[in-house]
Amino acid sequence: MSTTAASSIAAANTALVKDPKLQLKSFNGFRKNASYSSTYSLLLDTRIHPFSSISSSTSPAVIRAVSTPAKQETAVQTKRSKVEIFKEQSNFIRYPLNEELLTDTPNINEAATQLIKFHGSYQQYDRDERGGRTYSFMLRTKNPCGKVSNQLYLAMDTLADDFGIKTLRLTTRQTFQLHGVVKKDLKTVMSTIIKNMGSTLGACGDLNRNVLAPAAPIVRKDYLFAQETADNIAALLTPQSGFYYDMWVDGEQFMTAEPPEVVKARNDNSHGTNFPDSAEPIYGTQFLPRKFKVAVTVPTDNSVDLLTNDIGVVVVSDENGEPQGFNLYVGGGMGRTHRMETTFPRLAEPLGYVPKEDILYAVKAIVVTQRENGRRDDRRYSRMKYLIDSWGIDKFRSVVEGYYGKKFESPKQLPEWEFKSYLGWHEQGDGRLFCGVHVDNGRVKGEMKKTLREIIEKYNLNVRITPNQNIVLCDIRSSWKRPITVALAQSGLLPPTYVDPLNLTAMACPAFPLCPLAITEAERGIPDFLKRIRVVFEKVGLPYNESIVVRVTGCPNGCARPYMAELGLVGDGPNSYQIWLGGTPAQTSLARTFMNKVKKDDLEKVFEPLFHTWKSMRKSKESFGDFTNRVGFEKLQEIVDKWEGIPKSSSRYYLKLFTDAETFEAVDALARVQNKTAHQLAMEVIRNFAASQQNGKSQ
Ligand code: SRM
Ligand code: SF4
Repeated sequence: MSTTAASSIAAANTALVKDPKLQLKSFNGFRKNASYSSTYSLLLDTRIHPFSSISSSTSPAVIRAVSTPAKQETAVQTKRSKVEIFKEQSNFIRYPLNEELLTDTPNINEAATQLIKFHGSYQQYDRDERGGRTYSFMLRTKNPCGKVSNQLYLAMDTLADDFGIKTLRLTTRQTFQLHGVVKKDLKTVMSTIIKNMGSTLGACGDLNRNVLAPAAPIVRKDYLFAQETADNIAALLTPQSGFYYDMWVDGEQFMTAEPPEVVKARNDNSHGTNFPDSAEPIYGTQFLPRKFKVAVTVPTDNSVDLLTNDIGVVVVSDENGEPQGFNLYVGGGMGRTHRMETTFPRLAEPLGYVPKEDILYAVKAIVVTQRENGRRDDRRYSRMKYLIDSWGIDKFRSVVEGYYGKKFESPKQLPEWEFKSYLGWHEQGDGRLFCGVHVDNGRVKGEMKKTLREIIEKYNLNVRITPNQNIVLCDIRSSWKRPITVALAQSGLLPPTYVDPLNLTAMACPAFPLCPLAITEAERGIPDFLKRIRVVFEKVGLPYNESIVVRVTGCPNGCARPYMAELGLVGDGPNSYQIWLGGTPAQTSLARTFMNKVKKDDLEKVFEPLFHTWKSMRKSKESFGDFTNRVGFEKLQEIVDKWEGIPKSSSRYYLKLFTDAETFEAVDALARVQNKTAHQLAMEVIRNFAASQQNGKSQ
């Protein structure tokens, strides 16, 4: 398409969407006259479709949120949230964003702020600043399975330095976040991502978000199949109407070829799932009521926090390891609102089993059930978990079966779940190695960022982002293992055995300074919390290799999935946190609120009695999560309330150490790299030394 044609379409399109009457007139006009300019023929192609569900007697204000072809229009108007109106009037997520991006102001208006999310970006401002607001945009990529090519990694790294806050953030859904991009640079940054074969399309907004799958590049049939399925689901649910490419690369298409089975499944309308003439056959004009999340994995591997997703998909293989089909779980979600018991985190529950060739049809049927029935009046209750909760799983299943066109089989029996981190060195299974690197809270910055870039560039590595905010370096030859290990360690990225086990499984969301919803610190607060937990562990006599899953968020939305943690801290007021207990190391049970409004400085008053009681009352190897569930919150609360300090008999023994200044400084510097105190590091060295001597004796 020529630039002139594109701009005249853009102008016509803007006029069209700005004036609702014109929308309708133009639409009816096209139909009646059937003679229109080539510009308008293109318009009809991509832009008239959104209104194809309006009957001529209906005003645009009553475009239905959803409309399968069979459905009758009703005169009854249900209340809809503001965002539904913005979507309806946007001409497929274009207007007024297209105009707002051209103004000189540093920010965009309310409607555009909602729409830009569908393009993968959020408007933010620095909440540390007093006085005026400095606006910037956060960009989030979409990387099914966390896969990031070498080219894209290097492009993102450069963009962070040139246009962002010089950090990259690895997220809990296997994507990058790039913070701090100013409005005038948005197009350059977006188009650079697209031209480097990346995408931010649909990373945010009311549609399918990044599809999770185990990040490990293990060459095994089930893993490969899980990853291929995640890619296909992501492709199936990618928006089709071209708004993204129109906005950022002037309509040029950069989509890679889709597998034919994905195209076939998307276009199939045998069971009334699609808007047949729409530019968005699955989403229609209104997209979904709310964000939608899918994870795919293989039995035992719960690196994806499967049950927190709207749909959890698990590959089921036969005795020869050949994938045959999938178990499906539905209705997970974390977000809630403080003091509103009608909002809650929820685990996904089993829906059924489907043979492998049906997976895309089954996923589409679930998405369409939520599209048609999810609430659009109050966004607090729009997630699919609330639909399933109000209907019950049986009714939900039977509605999905209507769109799927078949009955689900019963789910297959699966083994127990485990949390797999993939940290450290592993065989891929094809002669190459991969190395999982722990990055505290996924924040890639400073020396570590420089080193990661150097390694990835020098060895031409592809990488994967894990759902635990870590990074996996892939396709490594064994001769590169040593130089890579040394280079990583020199920048503070230590092998997992040298990182405090508490840090390895901990996660915190970004919260302050940029998240507009943060009530308390999370990412900036967690290093201190973990140190304090370790100090309490030492005080009550828990060994250094003991750990629990700690997750911290700055508000109840649950971005770091704190409601699955053994110890979840959820910001609930200035410098205060709710304490959640009862999650387990394998991420299979939902935590519950233990205490509210515990002041940041008072956390030890709760930690000390809890950890001391765990240490003294636990069954052999019982995890903290299992322990809190077994003992019960009432009993634990009583212990916390009556706590008078550690009984003398179980106090620790002090070992005073004096060193010369030089040794202290060296230990202190090393400790800081490892995010520990000098005291902690010294104790660790002594403990390891004593243990190695003991082992030596017993051999
Ligand atoms: Fe989240 C909103 C960060 C994973 C539940 N999330 C936000 C926003 C965009 C704030 C906003 O709306 O303006 C945060 C941007 C902060 C910043 O400055 O960067 C934000 N969410 C994140 C990330 C970066 C956290 C992280 O530490 O990595 C994760 C990015 C994921 C991605 O790459 O796609 C992230 N968010 C999650 C998860 C975990 C997951 O998906 O596995 C959840 C809980 C699961 C769920 O969806 O139920 C989650 N985020 C939310 C919610 C609550 C949704 C709800 O159902 O109520 C919001 C607020 C909203 O949507 O209204 C939110
Ligand atoms: Fe922001 Fe709340 Fe998500 Fe943290 S949990 S990133 S504070 S929305």
